[in-house]
Amino acid sequence: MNPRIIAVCVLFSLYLSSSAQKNYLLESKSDKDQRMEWWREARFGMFIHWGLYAIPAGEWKDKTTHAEWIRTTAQIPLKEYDQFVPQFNPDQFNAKAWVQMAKDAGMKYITITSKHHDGFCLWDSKETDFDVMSTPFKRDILKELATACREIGGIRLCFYHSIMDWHHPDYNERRNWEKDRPVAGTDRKRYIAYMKKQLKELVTQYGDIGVFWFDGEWEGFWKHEDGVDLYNYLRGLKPDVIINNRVDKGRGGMAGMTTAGGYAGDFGTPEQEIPETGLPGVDWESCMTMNNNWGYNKADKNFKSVKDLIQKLVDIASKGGNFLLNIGPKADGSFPQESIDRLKAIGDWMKVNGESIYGTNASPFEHTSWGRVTQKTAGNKTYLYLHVFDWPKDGVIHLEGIGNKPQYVYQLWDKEKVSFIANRNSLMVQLPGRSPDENDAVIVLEYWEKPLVYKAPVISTYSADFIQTTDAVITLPAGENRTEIRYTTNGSDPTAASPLYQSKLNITQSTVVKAASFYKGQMVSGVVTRSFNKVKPVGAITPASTAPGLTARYYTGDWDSIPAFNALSPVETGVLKTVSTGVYADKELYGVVLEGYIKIPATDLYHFYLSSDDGSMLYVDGEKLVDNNGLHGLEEVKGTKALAAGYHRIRIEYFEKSGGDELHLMIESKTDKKKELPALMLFH
Ligand code: FHN
Repeated sequence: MNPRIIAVCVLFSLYLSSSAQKNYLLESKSDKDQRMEWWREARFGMFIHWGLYAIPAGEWKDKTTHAEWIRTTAQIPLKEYDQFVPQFNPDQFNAKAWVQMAKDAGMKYITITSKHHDGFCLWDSKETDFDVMSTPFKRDILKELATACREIGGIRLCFYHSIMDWHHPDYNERRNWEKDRPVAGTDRKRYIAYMKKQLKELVTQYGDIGVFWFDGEWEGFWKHEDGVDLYNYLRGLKPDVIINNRVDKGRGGMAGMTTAGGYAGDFGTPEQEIPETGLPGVDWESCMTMNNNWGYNKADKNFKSVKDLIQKLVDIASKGGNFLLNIGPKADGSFPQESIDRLKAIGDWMKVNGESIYGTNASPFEHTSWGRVTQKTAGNKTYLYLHVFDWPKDGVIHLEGIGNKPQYVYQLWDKEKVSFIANRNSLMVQLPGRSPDENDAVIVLEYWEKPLVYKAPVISTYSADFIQTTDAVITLPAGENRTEIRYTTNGSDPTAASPLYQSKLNITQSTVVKAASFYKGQMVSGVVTRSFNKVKPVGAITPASTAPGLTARYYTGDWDSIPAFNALSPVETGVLKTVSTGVYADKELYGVVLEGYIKIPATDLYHFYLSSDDGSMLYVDGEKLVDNNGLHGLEEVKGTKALAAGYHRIRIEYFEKSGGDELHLMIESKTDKKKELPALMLFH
C-alpha cells in the first residue's frame, strides 16, 4: 500500500483513539449546566438497594444487625454466599408498581444498585453468570424497570454501580478473613476491563440512563487515574450522562463533597448527613436510609417519621441539594410496608407543595428560626417559599434582612392571600390561626422584581484564640455590594453611629466583636458575633532523652469505636517516622496507638487536622484535642491549641474495622500553611 496512505491511516487511527478518550473534565460551565439541568430541577429521587443480601434480611447465625454488607460483616465464604443465587426468586417484584410508587411520592428519578459490593448483577450481563439470569427468577430486573420508566414517564432511571467487587477474582483486595480466595494470578486491568464492558451493557441497552452513581471507590485498588479514565469512558459512551464524585478518589468522607485537586465527578454525595449550609455553585445530593440500613433488614424497625423525612427534603432543597431517599426491598420483591406508608405520605405533601421543591435554589437567607426558605425565579418573577416548621404562637412570621416588599403573599395550600407588613429591612407575615400541615406549611412571597436580601457580614480570623495578637477580618458575602459594615468591640449591637469597618481589626485583648450590614443609615441584616480569647500557651517539657519517630503499638480486634487500648495487650510494636497506619495499612480489624513527643518550633497557636477512616483521637499534653471517633469514611476533624516552643506529649489512637483505612495528621500555624506533620517534629 502507498506509504502516504499508510501514514494517513495511522494518523487517523491516532485521532480516533485520542478522541475516544476526550477529556470531559474540560467541559464548559454552560455545557455542564445544560447537562445537569434535569437533575437540578428534580431535587428528589429514590435510592434502591436490592440483591441477594435481601434473602438473609440482615440475619446470620446469632446476629440480626447485618444488611447489604452481610458477606463481609458475617464473614461468609464465597461458596456459601453463592448459595443465595438459587434462592433468589422475587415473585412479588413489579417494576411498574415500584416506578409508580416513586412517581406518586414526588420523586423524579430512581437510582438502583445494578451491582453492589457483593458483585451480584441485577441485569442479564453477558460478562458473568453471577447475575439474575442464574437465579430461578431468570428475568432482567433492570430491563423491566427501564421499560416501566419509559411507559409511565416522569422518572429517570439511574444506576448505582460498585467499583469494589467481593466476587470477581481480579478485584484483588481481600478481607483478612478471606482465606479461600488467593490473589495469585489476579489481574486488576482485567477487572477494570470487565467493569467497563458491563457498564457499556448498562449504558447502551437500558434506555436513557440519567446518572451513574459509583461507590466503593475508597480501597487502594482504585486510583485517581482510574477514576478520571472511567469518567471519560462513560461520558464517551453517553456524553450527557451524569456521574457522581465516587467515580474518583476526591470524596471527603461521609461529608461527601469533592476535595480540590482535579477529581472527576459531577456532584458531591453526603451520606446520611446534610451540609450545615448551602454551597453556592456546588451540586450535591444527600443520600439517606429510611431506617438504619440500605439493604433490607427485617429487624430494623427504626424508621424515620414522615415529618422528619419531609423536613429533611426541605432542609436539603433550602441548601441547594438533592435528596436521594433509600428503599431496601424484601427478597420477594415487595417494599417494606413502613416504606410504602412513608412514600405515600410524602407524596401527599408533594402534591400540595412540590413547586416549593422542584427547580428551586438555596435560600437567600443565612438562617430562619421558624423553618426553611427555598427560592425560584420564573421569568420576571421570583418566588420565596417560606417553609414553616414551627408555627409561631402569635401567628406572625418575621423575616429579617429583606429590603423590598413582595407583590403578593399567599398560602401555597389554598392560594389564599395573607396580610403582611413590610418594614425597611424586614417582613412580618400574619399567618392563620393554626398550621394546615404540621410537617411543613408553605407561605409564598411572590416578587415581581428581584428580592432585595441583605446579607450579614462574616467575621473571619486565623484563630479566635490567640497568645499575643490576632486579626479580625469582616467581609460581606459575594454579591452584597449595596451595604456597609458597622461594628463594635464592646459586645453591644452595632448602630448607625458605630465605627465603619474599613480594614482588619488587630485584637490584643479578649474581645467580643459584633457587626451588621447598614444601608442608608439603617441596619438591614442580622448581627453577627465573634468572641476572641487571649490564652496562655501550654508550657513545653524536657524529656530525659529523645529519638526520632513515635512509638507504635498495634492491637487486633473488631470494634465500632476506639477501645480502651491501655487495657489491651499489643500484638506488635514499632517506631513510625510519620503519623500513619504503618505496617498495618490496608489490613482490617486492628488498632494502633502512636505516642511520643511533638517538637514545636515556635510559641504559637496551632491547628491540628486529624483525618482517618475509621475512627481516631488526638491527645496533646494529655488533653483530648481532636475526637474523630466512630465508623466512617475518610473524615477530617480540627483542633486548636496554644503551645510554647519545645517538646509536648502527643498520642494518637486509631482503629480500622473494614474497607478503606487511612490516618493523617496535619498541622498549621499563622506562619506555616497546613501540611502533613513532618517527621522532624516527631520523637519518642
Ligand atoms: O458501602 C456502601 C453502602 O453499602 C451503601 O451502598 C452506601 C450508600 O451510599 N454507600 C457505601 C457506604 O458509604
